[in-house]
Amino acid sequence: MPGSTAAPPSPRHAQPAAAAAVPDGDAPGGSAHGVAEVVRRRAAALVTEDVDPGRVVDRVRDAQRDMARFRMVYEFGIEEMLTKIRILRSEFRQTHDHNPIEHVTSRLKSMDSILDKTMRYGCTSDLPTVRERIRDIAGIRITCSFESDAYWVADMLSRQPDVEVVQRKDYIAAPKANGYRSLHLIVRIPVFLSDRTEHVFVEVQIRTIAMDFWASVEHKLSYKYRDALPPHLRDELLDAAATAAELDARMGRLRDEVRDLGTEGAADRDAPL
Ligand code: 0O2
Repeated sequence: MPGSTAAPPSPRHAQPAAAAAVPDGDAPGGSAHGVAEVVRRRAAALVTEDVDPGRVVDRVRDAQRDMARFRMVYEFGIEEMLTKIRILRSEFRQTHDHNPIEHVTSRLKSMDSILDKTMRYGCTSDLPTVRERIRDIAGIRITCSFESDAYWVADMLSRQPDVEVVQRKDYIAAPKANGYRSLHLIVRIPVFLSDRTEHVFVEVQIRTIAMDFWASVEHKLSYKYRDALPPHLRDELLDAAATAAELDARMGRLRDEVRDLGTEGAADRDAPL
């Protein structure tokens, strides 16, 4: 994460990048397993296939190298999107009297999460399939002060000629049943390598501070209770989501008031709002 735009990552965006191989060609099914386990199973399969033991190590190394390359392209995709966001932020800071972006975090999805998702989608975990089907391997989260800023940031990013928006989910206009609100974009951007151009999907989640706070608490509770969130907590979360939405609406109205004062010349132009 770049210096000034970085903030302490929230739990969902703080997963460490896994460092080893996706089992290219492994069939889906079974329970979630760690990278070490995948590599171990792969190596064991190679041995029982009567492969020259001297070549097993080479083949595991090859798989690890392929995986490192696979992840590298997503890292570059994240870097490119972060640069775009940084430029928007700096430009806005210099030309306007408030900053629409509070903070930005990013993460590469862990191997376990990728494999979980391939199982959920019922697809194989070979690299081309994973590349096409799992579109949130690279993730960026942008936190804004106001709802209108979230839409503004989404529009600014979507308008860039090398950013192709392949999916937009507006959970602000239409919150999820549990109260979750956020604006999600899946974008496809080119990554220019020395010998080729690759296109990668990046998931961009844009939300307000209130939405982020709620999502972080909800995530911790869901993690703790898995799928069995007690009804009183589910109701409490729904109520808190309504309170967060009301807070966003009120803050938006206050911001409009301050803006109106500004246009009448009564506000300090250097004020943060
Ligand atoms: P992580 O750890 O952030 O990667 P789909 O397959 O498209 O139907 P998917 O992929 O879940 O469903 O897409 P969606 O609904 O756009 O959600 C993508 C991400 O949004 C999730 O990623 C979460 O980060 C966040 N999110 C969605 N719903 C909720 C929610 O109810 N609560 C919270 N706290 N976050 C949510 P991952 O892969 O689940 O996790």
